[in-house]
Amino acid sequence: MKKYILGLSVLFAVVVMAFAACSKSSSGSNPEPAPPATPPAASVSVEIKNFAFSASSVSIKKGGTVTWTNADSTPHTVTDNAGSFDSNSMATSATYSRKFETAGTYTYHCNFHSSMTGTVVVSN
Ligand SMILES: [Cu+2]
Repeated sequence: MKKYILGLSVLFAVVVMAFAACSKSSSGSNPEPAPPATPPAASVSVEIKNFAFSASSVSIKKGGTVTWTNADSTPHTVTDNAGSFDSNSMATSATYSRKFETAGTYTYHCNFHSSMTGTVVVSN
């Protein structure tokens, strides 16, 4: 009788282990798909309006282009704080485009109005 109970518990243990191994391997062969990350846009437009860059911070993929449009009645500039790009004076309705080939965070400002600042985040 004792031998029978021992055999039954061993059988039970084997079944539990087999079940655990089975469920483990099935989850291993079907990994949860990673949630798709929102890819940064290839190109972005920034409006210059009411003495501000809108949006003041934009994100693009490496190789992407940002186009600024002056919607104000006064001239503005898009000038990189680090000096790598400069639109020079932009009249009303003028546009300036810049292609970003290197990943990084670029901060810029308007040469005429020090309160006007913006950021372009370029990702790989
Ligand atoms: Cu300005």
